Amino acid sequence: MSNTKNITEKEVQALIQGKLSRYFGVAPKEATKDQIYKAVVMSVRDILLEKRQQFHKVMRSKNGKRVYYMCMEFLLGRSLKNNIYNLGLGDEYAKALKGFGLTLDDLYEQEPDAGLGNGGLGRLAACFMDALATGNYPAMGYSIRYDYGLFKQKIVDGWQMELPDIWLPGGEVWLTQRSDKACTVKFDGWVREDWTENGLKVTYGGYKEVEALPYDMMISGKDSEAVSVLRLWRARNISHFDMKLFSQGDYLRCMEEENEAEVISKVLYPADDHYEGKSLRLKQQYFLVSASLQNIINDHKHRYGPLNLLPQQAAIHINDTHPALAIPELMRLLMDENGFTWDDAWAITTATFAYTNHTVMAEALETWQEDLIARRLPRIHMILKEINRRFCNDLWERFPGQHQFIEKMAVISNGQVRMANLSVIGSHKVNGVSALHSDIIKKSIFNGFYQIWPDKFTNVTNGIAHRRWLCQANPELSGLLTDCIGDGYVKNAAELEKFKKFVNDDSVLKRLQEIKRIKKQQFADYAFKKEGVTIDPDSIFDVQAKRMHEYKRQLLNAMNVISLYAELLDDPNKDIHPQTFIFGAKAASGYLRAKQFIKLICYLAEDIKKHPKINEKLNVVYMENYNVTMAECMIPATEVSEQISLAGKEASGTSNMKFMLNGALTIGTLDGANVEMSETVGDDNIFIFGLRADEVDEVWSRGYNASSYYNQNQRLRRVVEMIARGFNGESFAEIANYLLTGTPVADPYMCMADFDSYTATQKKVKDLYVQDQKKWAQISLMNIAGAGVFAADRSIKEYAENIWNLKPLKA
Ligand code: 26W
Repeated sequence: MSNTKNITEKEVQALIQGKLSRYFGVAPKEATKDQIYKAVVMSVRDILLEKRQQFHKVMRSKNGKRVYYMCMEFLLGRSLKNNIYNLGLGDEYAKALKGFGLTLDDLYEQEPDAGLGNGGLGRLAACFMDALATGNYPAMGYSIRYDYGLFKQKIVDGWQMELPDIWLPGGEVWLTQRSDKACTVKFDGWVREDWTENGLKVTYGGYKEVEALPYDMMISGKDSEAVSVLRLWRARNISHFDMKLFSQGDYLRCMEEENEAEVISKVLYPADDHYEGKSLRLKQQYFLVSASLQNIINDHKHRYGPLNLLPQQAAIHINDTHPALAIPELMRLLMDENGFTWDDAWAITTATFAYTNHTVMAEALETWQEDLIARRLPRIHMILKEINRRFCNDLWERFPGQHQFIEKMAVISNGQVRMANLSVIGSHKVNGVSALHSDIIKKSIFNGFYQIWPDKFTNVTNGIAHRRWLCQANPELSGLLTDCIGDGYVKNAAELEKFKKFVNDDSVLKRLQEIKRIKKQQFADYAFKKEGVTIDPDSIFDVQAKRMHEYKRQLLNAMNVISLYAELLDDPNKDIHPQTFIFGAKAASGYLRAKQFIKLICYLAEDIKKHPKINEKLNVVYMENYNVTMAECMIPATEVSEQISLAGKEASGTSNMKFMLNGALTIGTLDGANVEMSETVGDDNIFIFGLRADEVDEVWSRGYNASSYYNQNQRLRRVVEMIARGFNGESFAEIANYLLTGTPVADPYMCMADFDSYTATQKKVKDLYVQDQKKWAQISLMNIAGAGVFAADRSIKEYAENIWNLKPLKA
């Protein structure tokens, strides 16, 4: 079975039948759809396992280096379609299923989304697993097997409610429990240091132990030999009860302790770009890194022996600061459990780790209270203090007397442990996720470090799994591309460039338009089926889909809609092309301002509905529970992509790339990867507006005065007043005040400053749509053709070459 290409329809059928009979005791005829779905997944798992074993053999024979990607989030979405597609077994499975009276699409619908992530960071990690396997890189991802992923969003009367996301019943079939790799993680207790003739001896006692039980999920690459493994840790109570409590008859307390351990992997924290110093979150982080590092070290010893070779054999990636405790944890394992000296352990540690920063938002930078770490992780606390002491000592020598400079770079200060500083100090490479963002971190938050270690800093612009977001989500467009340029782009996205040649080919442009219309209809059907909303497929689909956040400025989008609404209220007969503004976004559960924005948009939508004539031209749709699967339907249907964050705030953005790849035209600020998108396609093919990042800084340093825009701009005044008066019988004066008089500053994300240029650009884009469909299609084509550099395959190659020093492995 090593060459999956050779698997026949009959073999597939036999595999599925075998699973049905073995695990469910049913014949295909009696099986439910759910049973068939599970049997199909199990059959795919078998194929992947076999492939993985073959790849393992190659890895062992070549003694290759591996990358370990640690991340608190993997926003996988569904897996069945991706794996069948990547294995090239679509036809075989489709035919085999026909025998059971089912289509592949029927089964895909059975799979729940694995929503083990909040947004961009988690989805990036998932796209990277795919690209690693496709590039034949030996890779393992590490995360937590949350019982509940990101909450399910319900919107009740405009207000977001969170419901538990129960994904395991249908998702667990992908996971293989690996009891053979279980280990334990220790919390609390005390540490004693004794000087012995062999030096300092550290004893750790009185701790509580939690069992870490791994579950593996395999992710296939496209036409490659490698299979990536995602290892997800589940927390379990150590099976030995506290017999003392038990025999004292305190049975219930025994059970309580069991629960205490298991809550660690219960639920994904739903905060995105906002950090909360909760003890449980700290435990999750340490649980992830301790279990993963024990696993890496055991494997290394088993395969290669001496741990001083670790940096040659293992690259460990810290995705944002969430897994940064891996740095002191590796120090602990090397020193306390493997007898290394501090200096040797530090050399190994820093040569092994690399770190990616994903945000410069101050409120997202993690700092833990030192006393919390001291209590929960006493040995880690000691090591952190020592890392800090040595680092500050070095700085004192290099920069005598520069107290402020040094204080800013310390790991521990004022009783707070700064995870970003720890990550920079403990890694040999640090990267940002777009050219602009990498530049900003060197100039701002990491400037001191950049002065000391200029070569440590680098950029790797994010990328997306183009096979998922184009080939699988938009087979119609993918088919057109294959007709025009062949299918080389599937493996090598740079070949999309060849599509440029067709920019004056009317028949291709026409097909492009037809395909967009098909995707719009499909999305309209989906929206109707899911939420009962009616969308006119001939209206312009203008979409903003991403986490709800002030800096992403869904509010600015709403302000433009309100401005159009005002125009139509004044003149309901005004001749404008029908537009549908579609939103998809979850707000962090405690983020009231973001929830208020959701309510504003929902109430605005309702208000407009009260004027059927206006509603024909202006429709607002808030899609509930935006997730990966919804994105796969929504993005191909989009004509206008909203990438309108305040410049300097969005580290990269990745939905911008997905929309572009599917032929949407972008309205955006020069922020994150939008900058590189505009350089790639040229000014004529993207619609840039608003202040640039340096201008934003300048305005702030001069003093930003939101109300001056209000006073000078009548249209804007009208919009803010309409917000204050409210929609659908509800006032949103709080939001109007936020824009005008908010404290500590009014309009902190400068919606007022960018309003004019945003609405003007909106108008320009919509006019183009009406006036020149051909030009529109040409721009769309140029975006598709330019999207190749934003493939995750390219990002991963750069990580491998510039950061991990990792080579692809082939038999
Ligand atoms: C501690 C709470 C918390 C949780 C998650 C803070 C910050 C995060 C993430 C860093 C948020 C995130 O997803 N950031 C996004 O990462 C993407 C991938 O690099 C970028 O494209 C987005 O611009 C960035 O917002």
